[in-house]
Amino acid sequence: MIHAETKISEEKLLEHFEAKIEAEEKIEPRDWMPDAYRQHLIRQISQHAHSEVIGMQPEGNWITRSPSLRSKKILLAKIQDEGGHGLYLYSAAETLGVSRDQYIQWLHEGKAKYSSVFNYPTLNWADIGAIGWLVDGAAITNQVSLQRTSYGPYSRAMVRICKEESFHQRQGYEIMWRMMEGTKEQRQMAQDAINRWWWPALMMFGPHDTDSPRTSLAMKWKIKRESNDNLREKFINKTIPQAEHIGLVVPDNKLVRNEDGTFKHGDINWDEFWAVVNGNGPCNQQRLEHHIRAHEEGAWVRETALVANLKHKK
Ligand code: FAQ
Repeated sequence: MIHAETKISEEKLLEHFEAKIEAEEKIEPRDWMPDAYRQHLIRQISQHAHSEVIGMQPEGNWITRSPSLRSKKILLAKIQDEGGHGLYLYSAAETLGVSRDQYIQWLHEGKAKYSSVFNYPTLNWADIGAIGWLVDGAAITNQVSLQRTSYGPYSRAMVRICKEESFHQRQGYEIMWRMMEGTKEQRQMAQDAINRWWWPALMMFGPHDTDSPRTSLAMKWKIKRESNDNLREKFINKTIPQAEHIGLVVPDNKLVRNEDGTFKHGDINWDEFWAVVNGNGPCNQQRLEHHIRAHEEGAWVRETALVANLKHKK
């Protein structure tokens, strides 16, 4: 009898939850939510946070070698922003009942993912342009849609993050067009960077919709507002004209130009994608080891801050 009553009340809760989603109202931390909704968010938001933080490493590689004081200042500010995005997102993820320490432990144990794109090396200065233009460009395409995600804290974090990401995209594009106006060697460096970053940027959107196990429930509950393929299409349609405008060639010999001005990309190398996602990309080991080392070396800072905070409260 009690069991039957509990079941009915769960059904009612689910009905109420789905009605809120249907009405475009946000779900807040203290609201009832189905466990699958909570678990999807725990996974997606923490992976998103880890991506922001691990994403600081490829760019950090170039701070000391920036070609001018201006470019160094911009790069420093940009990387600092990414760290801040990680913090907003860890805070949003903590509202789901899991601590930041736990999220970081899952990352260090290899149980949590971060975006595949950050497992590629930054070999020349143009790579910094390519990251801002293509990687931030892809990230923002997704994040603009996530501003409308149904979970309140995630949605609000996205609004703040998007404001900063659009600046990042422009600073990356500025590096590329300046290099394209430079010497023959600089133009070659820019083309080499797009050759290496184009496909990893397309892979950021995840597998095709037909091979994406998480999409259907996430779309039903409006966690994701657009599918992986739709977002990827939006990205190529806005980015290819930008490449052509400064004389860069997209490294896709099967690219189709549709009559309406949109594009259809060629085949993505999914074997490469899954190899990188599963830990076997060019820099996976280096990225994780660096994060673990920095976390261990920074333990005293966290402990000191905690003690200072406790003293302040007394
Ligand atoms: N890399 O069924 P789906 C940035 C995994 S922020 C690694 O399609 P879902 C800022 C996926 O987790 C960039 N793994 O999954 C910046 C799942 O595995 P699981 C990060 C990937 O969640 C710029 C499995 O494949 N942005 O760049 C990837 O519905 C410059 C099946 O996939 C976000 O995280 C991948 N690319 O869709 C910072 C946005 N793709 O967990 C510094 C939020 C898929 O079941 C410098 N996240 N997988 O074991 C999302 O929108 C979604 O989670 C997707 C994946 C679209 C990434």
